[in-house]
Amino acid sequence: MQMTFRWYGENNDSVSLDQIKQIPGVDGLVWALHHRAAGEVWPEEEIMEVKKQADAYGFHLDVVESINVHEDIKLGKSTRDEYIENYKTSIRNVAKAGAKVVCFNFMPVFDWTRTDLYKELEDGSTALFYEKAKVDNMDPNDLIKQITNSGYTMPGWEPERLKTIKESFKAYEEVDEEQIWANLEYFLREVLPVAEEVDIKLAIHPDDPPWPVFNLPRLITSEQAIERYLAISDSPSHCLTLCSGSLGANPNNDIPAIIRRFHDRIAFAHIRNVRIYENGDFIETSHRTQDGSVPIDDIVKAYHENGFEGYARPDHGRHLWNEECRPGYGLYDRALGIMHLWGLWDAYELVKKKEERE
Ligand SMILES: [Mn+2]
Repeated sequence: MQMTFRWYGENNDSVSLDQIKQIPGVDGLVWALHHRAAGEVWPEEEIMEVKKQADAYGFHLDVVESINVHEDIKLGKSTRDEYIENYKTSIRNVAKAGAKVVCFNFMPVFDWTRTDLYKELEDGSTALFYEKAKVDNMDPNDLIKQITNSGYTMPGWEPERLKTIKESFKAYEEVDEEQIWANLEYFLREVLPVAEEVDIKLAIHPDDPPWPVFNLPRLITSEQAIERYLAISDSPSHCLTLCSGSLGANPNNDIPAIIRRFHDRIAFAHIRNVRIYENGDFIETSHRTQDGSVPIDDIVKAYHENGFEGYARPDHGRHLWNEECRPGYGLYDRALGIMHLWGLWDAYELVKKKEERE
């Protein structure tokens, strides 16, 4: 397991590279050109600028999250080919900076969805929260207002994407789930050969939450969906970002079982916990198994017993000790999360070594 930390870039993150450097066992930054809109080419010189900053601290840039997919590709519009060509160019360009994994998602219109970015937990910390009844009865525009008022440009909620929200919703009225699957396949048939050529793994992130939101279909929501996804191609570049928190919001998803089944296709592990309530609400908690509904201990065990050599990140964290930070992306709880994940990993490693000696 190679531990990474998501960093939003200079002047775009409350966490500095100095601080990340002091978290034990972190070798690389999960990065992106966040100012580049979906569909745009990522210019080489801007990528090399990030590389220079990372190099100064000895961090690798193996993992890109995300190169976003333009809505026209998801919708299968006639304009998609131009955006797909741009995507290929961006893949080639990030490879030049040493990238090995490109994370992406194929969620219609919205990226991740939450109703409250600062919901208080019983210990006084705050975390991202999803209230099911609220989303079921909410005007998407109200949600947009709430999320964009956080003071940061949230990935997946970029202003340029949200400007066209009404048209996007309208466009999806004519596209059903099967068509989106077909559009996803079309995209993959185009980009996978390029990814293979430059030795990059394209790792899809599951939908968050893993069910339809505002009547928009969601594809990557379960073990069966992952099975279907992986069957599209046997290219070594056809991989997964396995997000335990996203899939784990549905209690029917057995994450350790999914890891044990598909571990050789997991390029990037997002490891975090959520606590699920009986009414379908969920909140992001500490990484410790006992604090939520997702068995983080068994998840790390599943990776460890399969000799997982891919990348991992603690994904999100709570907001602790009055930290001012991007929602879900503070320093403290993600650092605690990393230490918990390493703690589990090292303990499993110790047991394994002892067993081998006996
Ligand atoms: Mn994730």
